[in-house]
Amino acid sequence: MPDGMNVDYDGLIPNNVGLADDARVRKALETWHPGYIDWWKDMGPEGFQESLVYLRTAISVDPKGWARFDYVRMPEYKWGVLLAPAVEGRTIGFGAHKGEPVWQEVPGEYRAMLRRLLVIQGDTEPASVEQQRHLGATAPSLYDLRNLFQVNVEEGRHLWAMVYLLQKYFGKDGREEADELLRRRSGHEDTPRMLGAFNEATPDWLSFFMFTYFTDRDGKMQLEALAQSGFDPLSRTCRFMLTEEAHHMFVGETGVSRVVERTCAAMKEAGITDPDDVAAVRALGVIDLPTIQKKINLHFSLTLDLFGNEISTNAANAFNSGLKGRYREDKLDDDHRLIDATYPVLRCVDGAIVEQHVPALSALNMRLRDDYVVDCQGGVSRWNKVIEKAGFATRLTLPHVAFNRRIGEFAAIKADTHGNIVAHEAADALPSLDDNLYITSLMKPVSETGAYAPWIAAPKVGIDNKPGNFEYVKIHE
Ligand code: BYC
Repeated sequence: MPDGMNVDYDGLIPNNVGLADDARVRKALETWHPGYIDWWKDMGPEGFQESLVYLRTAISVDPKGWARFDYVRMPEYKWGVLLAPAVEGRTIGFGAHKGEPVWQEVPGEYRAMLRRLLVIQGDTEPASVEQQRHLGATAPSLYDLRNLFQVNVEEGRHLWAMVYLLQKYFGKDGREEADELLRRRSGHEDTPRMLGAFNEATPDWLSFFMFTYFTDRDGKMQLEALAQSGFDPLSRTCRFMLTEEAHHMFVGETGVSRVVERTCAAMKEAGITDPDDVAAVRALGVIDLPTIQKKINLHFSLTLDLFGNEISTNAANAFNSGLKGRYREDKLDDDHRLIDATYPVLRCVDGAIVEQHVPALSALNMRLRDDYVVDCQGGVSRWNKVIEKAGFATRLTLPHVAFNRRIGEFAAIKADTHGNIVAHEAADALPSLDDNLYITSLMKPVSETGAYAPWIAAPKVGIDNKPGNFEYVKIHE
């Protein structure tokens, strides 16, 4: 049995789950591997498969030092199966089984529910790689290009993480689900990915930064909830995935921040005092703040849909059975069973948005979404600091949760960004064709070391503390 800290790096699949001694699962994963590589070559980053990319690879699960940086060709990246170390004596922290020892095998009565959770989680990972596969052609710098590829290979590893659980614990149907994960395609008419936002296009770099800020943050929230799971292998998997996920949100937050910084600097240099003078700002070749706001409106609202229905028996069952907890369940101070508790939920009643107290068990999607909204606000406030420092009065905001929704209470109504119910959605709250064409017109690749496209500021520090002129991607080697 591995001690959970040392990674076996010698075989085809680096792992700390004892694959060397588990012939059945090793064979299943090795059988799946060629299909994965084919998928990566077909649907992964287009045009850069032979380039040398300065990537971090997980080589340990020790929080004090788990990664190594080096030049790697992406198809040769060591996608491994890594679980955070087991916590001795861990017990189930919530639901009907609270206090019982965590499960090392799948409890029969919850098999279907657990499989569904793993498949949904697994499906999002390759979906995001597919959505981002054309972005390399328009990267604003080698630094950004490298960050895109880092995010992509780690989403690939997160797919491996779910496939391992499916193949190890679900036998034949787990292997079939693992194959299906390679068969669905983001945005495909007949075989789309499972959740809405993962079938949307990510056509430009501002969309990419928004996606990694907002949608990867749904990933963080869902992984935090699954990290609480009474099914210990899932908990351990998610705990390690979260260490990688942090960088993805960093890419998003700093990416948007650098766009805002460059726009403000350009407006100042040109003496523009009205950030809403879109034509004047665009004449400078930077992205105006109103368009950035519209992109926020779009990506935030699309991501809210990923939390499912506000009132959900699926969510109640997943909690009751000990499979999926609340955000940081182990830090919450209540009975962790929620039998008699209530929770305030915004609902649509007789054409109005009202708050209702409902049984807390049924409102767990809503609660996770509320935690998500709080988490999102942090970065938006930091973007506003950049605007404030530059001396402009504009502030970026999160739209109301009822705005532009397709799932849940607000799917049936139209609301403006302030949460007022309206007859028609305002045409100017989401990016227009014109806005998108303008952004697309800026997307010209920059591949000289240390250089940045004129619409985005340079980062404050390099990856792995590398200097400003570091060659993060050797494109033609
Ligand atoms: N689109 O009872 P409800 C990430 C379906 S992101 C389409 O509310 P539940 C990442 C739902 O499936 C995190 N369908 O559902 C980020 C259900 O259908 P069935 C991914 C939807 O289960 C960036 C029905 O409607 N992980 O990691 O409470 C890059 C009733 O709904 C949608 C997870 O999501 C939708 N948006 O909540 C890379 C964690 N919403 O089964 C990666 C696992 C709902 O009745 N998933 N439906 O036919 C879950 O915990 C839950 O399934 C959901 C939905 C939160 C997604």
